[in-house]
Amino acid sequence: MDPPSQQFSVAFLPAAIRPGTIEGCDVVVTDVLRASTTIIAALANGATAVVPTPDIPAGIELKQRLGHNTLLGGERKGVIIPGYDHGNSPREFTSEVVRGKTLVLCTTNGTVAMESARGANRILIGAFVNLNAVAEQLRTSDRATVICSGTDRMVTSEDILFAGALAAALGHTTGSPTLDDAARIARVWWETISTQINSGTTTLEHQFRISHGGRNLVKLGYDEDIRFCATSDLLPVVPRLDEPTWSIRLD
Ligand code: 3SL
Repeated sequence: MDPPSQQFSVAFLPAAIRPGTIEGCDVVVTDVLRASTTIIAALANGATAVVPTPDIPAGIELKQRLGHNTLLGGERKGVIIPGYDHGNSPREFTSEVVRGKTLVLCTTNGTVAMESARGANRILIGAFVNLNAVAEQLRTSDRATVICSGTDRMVTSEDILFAGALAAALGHTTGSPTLDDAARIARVWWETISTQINSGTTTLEHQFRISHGGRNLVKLGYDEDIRFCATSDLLPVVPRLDEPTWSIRLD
């Protein structure tokens, strides 16, 4: 007998998560541009942990409490927060900068989306840079949900593309009854764009540049960050957010 198929759902925004629906679910929080990519990069480069917070003063307090081996990174409107050590660029957190350190990270959307995952069975951090590593982790899940962070409470397409690409990597087809409606939309969107990528008429990077989240980064001149975030499977590690300690680590 075939094993029961996985239920795969997508929340286009954190606000789409209904209370009580996340328990027992493996959740992947994504903010492709750029918070989740930055967290993956920092941990892949040897950070001990990343502590996410959406609150600017809380970030400063956390840094003071955690001690000298702590870095403070974050952004508002994509720009470094005054008084912070670092911004939110995944390229900032090289091994020279983060190895053996804890990164407190305060961002506008991604760290808020993590709050909406409270109560889940596992909370993983995903982006294109670790796409297939995340898919591997989810293979045995009965129920998986992708929470897209969006940008300023609006849907942004790079997160939806990631959700669709993850559904594809897990082998879910668009006609599968185990995808909810949002997951089916994400899957079809990914199929459309990946067909264009394969025929050379677009690139993932271009799709990011024209998205709601990407346009602001283009204006700020973060072209290299967008390129980095669009590099699939560059960093095959899967960060996991531990709810009791509210810290993200590699298992
Ligand atoms: O809001 C966030 O979490 C950030 O990733 C947005 S930005 O890429 O720094 O603009």
